[in-house]
Amino acid sequence: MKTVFSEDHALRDAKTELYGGELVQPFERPSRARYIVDRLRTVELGPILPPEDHGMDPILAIHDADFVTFLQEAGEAWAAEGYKGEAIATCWPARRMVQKCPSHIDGKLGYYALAAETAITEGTWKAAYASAQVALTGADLVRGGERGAFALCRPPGHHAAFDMFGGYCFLNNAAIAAQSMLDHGAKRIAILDVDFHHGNGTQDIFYTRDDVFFASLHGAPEEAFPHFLGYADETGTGAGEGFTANYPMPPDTPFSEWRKALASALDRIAKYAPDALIVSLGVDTFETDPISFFKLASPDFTTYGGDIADLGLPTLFVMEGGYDIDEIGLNTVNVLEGFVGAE
Ligand code: SP5
Ligand code: ZN
Repeated sequence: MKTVFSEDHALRDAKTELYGGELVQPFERPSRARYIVDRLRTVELGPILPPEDHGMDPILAIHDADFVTFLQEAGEAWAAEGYKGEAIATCWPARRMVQKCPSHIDGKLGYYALAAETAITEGTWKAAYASAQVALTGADLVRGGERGAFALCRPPGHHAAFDMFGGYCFLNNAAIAAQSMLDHGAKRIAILDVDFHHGNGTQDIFYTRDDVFFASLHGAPEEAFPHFLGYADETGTGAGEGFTANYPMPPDTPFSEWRKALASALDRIAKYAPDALIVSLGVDTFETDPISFFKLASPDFTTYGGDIADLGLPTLFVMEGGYDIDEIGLNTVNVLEGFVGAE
């Protein structure tokens, strides 16, 4: 299987994340991608290719133009304000307040942020742009006839909505890849989100549409980030009614239970009969992930990679989360090897 990867990911190297009331080193850090690359090389999964530049159009096909401009300019505006730390949101247009974008950087950050843990830094835009290009190049490979491809995206994307960043995400790489496939002739695309966290951004982007089916397996919103989306009764609206499927699960969910939810999601996807499948691949479902609460063991990742392969669809894996960094290479590449081995 071919991997697409950009060294520009390393430009996303925030020093701080707001966690437990402290500013800590971010869980989402450059070494994550390095460990995955190391493992890809160790098992010789296949060539690792740089992305091709698809420009801004496919990004603007998914995201609000003013939001994208904000991402490009926020680091600079923050520095110009004279602040010493990294740019984090501290106030929001909460219930019964005006949903209008302010001009001051403090107001803009709150307007476009869905969470405060994610700081915007100087290199963030370039890394997010490169990450989207990695996903687009992966989409090209699958369109070109590859049975499977791996877009090693960093920063991740599934929390990023039409006009919101947060949860370590800035641009929704999986959504951008899906739209690119549709714009090149696909009629229907399915997105399967197996990251521990609900893919709120992806759901939001496609919630009213019937040309993208979205299924997410995740920690129940009562207990897990992003807390305000991902309930089982969210199934789509308007033309999109019935094209979103959510599988929230409680703390300590073992692989046996998780795999039943996966089987249900895969069954729904098979019935939808998409032209291709995009997997939002987060391995924060791992039993020792530091911020998550499912109980998958390393061999389980291989097993479910095989389950996904059994669908028989052209499949693009897009990297999302996973924070047990010592094991991130093993767990991620296990999914890909399970997929390849089941063919
Ligand atoms: C892409 C991705 O996986 N993003 C995850 C963002 C999670 N950010 C908020 C984390 C809050 C964690 N609270 C954990 C409680 C553990 N005791
Ligand atoms: Zn996650």
